[in-house]
Amino acid sequence: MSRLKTSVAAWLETPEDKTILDGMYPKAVPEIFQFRPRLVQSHTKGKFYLRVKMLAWLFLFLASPALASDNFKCTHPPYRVHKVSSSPLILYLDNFITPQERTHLKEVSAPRFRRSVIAGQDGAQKSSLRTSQSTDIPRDAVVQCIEQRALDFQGFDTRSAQLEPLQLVRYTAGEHYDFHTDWLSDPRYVTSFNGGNRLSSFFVYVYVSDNTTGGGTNFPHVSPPNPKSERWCRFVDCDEPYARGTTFRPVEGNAIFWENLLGRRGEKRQGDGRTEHAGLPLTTGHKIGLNIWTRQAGVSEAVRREGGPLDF
Ligand SMILES: O=C(O)CCC(=O)C(=O)O
Repeated sequence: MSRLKTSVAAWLETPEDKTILDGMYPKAVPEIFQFRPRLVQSHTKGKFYLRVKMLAWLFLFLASPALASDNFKCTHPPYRVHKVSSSPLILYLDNFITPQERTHLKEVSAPRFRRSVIAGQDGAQKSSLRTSQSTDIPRDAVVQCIEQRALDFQGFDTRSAQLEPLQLVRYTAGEHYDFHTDWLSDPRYVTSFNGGNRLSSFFVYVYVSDNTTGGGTNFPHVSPPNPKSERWCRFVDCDEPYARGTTFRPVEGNAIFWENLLGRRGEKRQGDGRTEHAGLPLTTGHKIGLNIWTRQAGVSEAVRREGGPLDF
């Protein structure tokens, strides 16, 4: 987008406009003047061209996701909550993020994805257990709106500092994330610098292409809603054998929320093994999910800024 802006600016900008544009556009603009073609220079005084320029700037403003997010008004959708399990607590959130938020997340993340990693012996490492791509995302107005929704959902005493940088994860056919828990068993990752362990998880389905098959999220230790009713079958895979636990279908805009730790606040808390889950392999199509992880305590500013140590 910024390359497009640069080249369009080269065509449109004239010395007369410089005064106006100086207030609207970053420093790179003056250098571009030197490359403006003669053909355009000879028409610079015409009102017609001025109008074309104004329209083009308007177009660029509306088309840029980053700028659009400056104009974004945070409104929370009327999502519905369905209980899947009380112990461990697992809730299904229907319509948790809006189409506008989904489009924005998809656009801003597109150039940023890199191979996903897991928490290994020597820090974050690539693994055949997790073959997707992941990225963090800038905390713009849209992201802060989703963060606020996730915090409000968890009550009024969860602080924004407890959130890890949000993580998007993208799968194409054949990719998966093998069985794992989101809480961390290695004490090296459960430091006060990192805000302790992961208290809760949201996995939000941001994008699911029409031709997607497979790619559900399976919790092998969680009994499927019983009896499986038509209404549940929209969200869980009712063809899955009972013994395989519960598999959520990837449905755009919807989310799964669960608590990761046993025990109560203030107690020494252990990870709950029943929250083990997997991102099943996609057979066809594309899926993008969003991880929202809340830690037991505030995550250090350095981690929140750079994401790095927590990108698994
Ligand atoms: O892809 C999924 O369905 C689950 C992903 C997941 O468990 C994770 O990213 O931690």
